[in-house]
Amino acid sequence: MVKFRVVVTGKILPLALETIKQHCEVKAWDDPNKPIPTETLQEWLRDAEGLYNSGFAHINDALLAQTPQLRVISQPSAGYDNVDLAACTDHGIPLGNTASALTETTADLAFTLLLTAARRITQGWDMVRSGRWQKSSDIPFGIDLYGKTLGIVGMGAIGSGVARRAQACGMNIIYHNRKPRPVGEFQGTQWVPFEQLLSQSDCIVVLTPLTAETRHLFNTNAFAKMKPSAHFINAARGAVVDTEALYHALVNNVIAFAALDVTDPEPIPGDHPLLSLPNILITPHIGSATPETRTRMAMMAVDNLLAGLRGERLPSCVNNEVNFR
Ligand code: 8YV
Repeated sequence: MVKFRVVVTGKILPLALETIKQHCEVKAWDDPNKPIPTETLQEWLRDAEGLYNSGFAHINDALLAQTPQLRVISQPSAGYDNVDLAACTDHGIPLGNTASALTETTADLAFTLLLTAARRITQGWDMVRSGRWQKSSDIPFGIDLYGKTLGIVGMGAIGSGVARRAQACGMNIIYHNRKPRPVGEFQGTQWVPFEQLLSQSDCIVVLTPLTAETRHLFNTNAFAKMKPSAHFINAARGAVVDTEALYHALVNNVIAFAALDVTDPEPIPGDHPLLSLPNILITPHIGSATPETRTRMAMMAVDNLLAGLRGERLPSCVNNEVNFR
């Protein structure tokens, strides 16, 4: 049986690799400390039919122009800002992602950041661990979520998961998407213009994909419109936020607190000025980081890859309009 030729660009679940190998010849980049060099990727893709992009290599038009055999790109992630989607579509290549595999897990993480920020859990723990907890007047005071307004920027599946969790805590929910969603789609929530969301929200959770329009959506202007008591959570992509503007907003008490699962740059260097601030907490991009979810994502990406190789519709495709090569 002739096997498909597949390139794997980064760390891959052993079961996913074994499954791919049953149907394909695989060239896999397995240096965990270094991304696959562009020249290697170019060379390997020249005769490949499938790309399992677990290393999140940048894919652009120039690269795709040199991959005449490529039939499918599959990525074990919800986001695909590293891939030029229009170029994929132009070249007739379907792009698979795994959004539905991580919805609840990432909503849990985003909501955890909100609660952790609101109740100053990390400051409290630092105080206890360092022996600075001497008397009850020293303890850090946070805010109630009950009765507060949560603004969600990017109301998709994860956003609505966060909204459900916040409703259980008695929060009022407003949200902003570029296009208002049908009335009643997310019960008890209300679409508002972006500026209104900024000025009305006590807490903001960002879940929007990174695109040309959302890059630095949260800049000096946006922070200036927020309440000085605002708590700002980013579980989307680091570059949706202008990091320098966020730093100044936190230093100058333009907003009260930030909790980030994603940063720009990422990983954030240990000597970055943001890390010296008392009113921030940062986790290392762990939105989908549970074994159950990562396994679901890896195997869903295998299903997408194999479907594309066979010329079938991908179970989860972000450019369904593509005409297969
Ligand atoms: C990470 C995510 O990309 O799916 C996404 O878009 O941001 C995360 O799940 C993924 O975890 C990397 O393996």
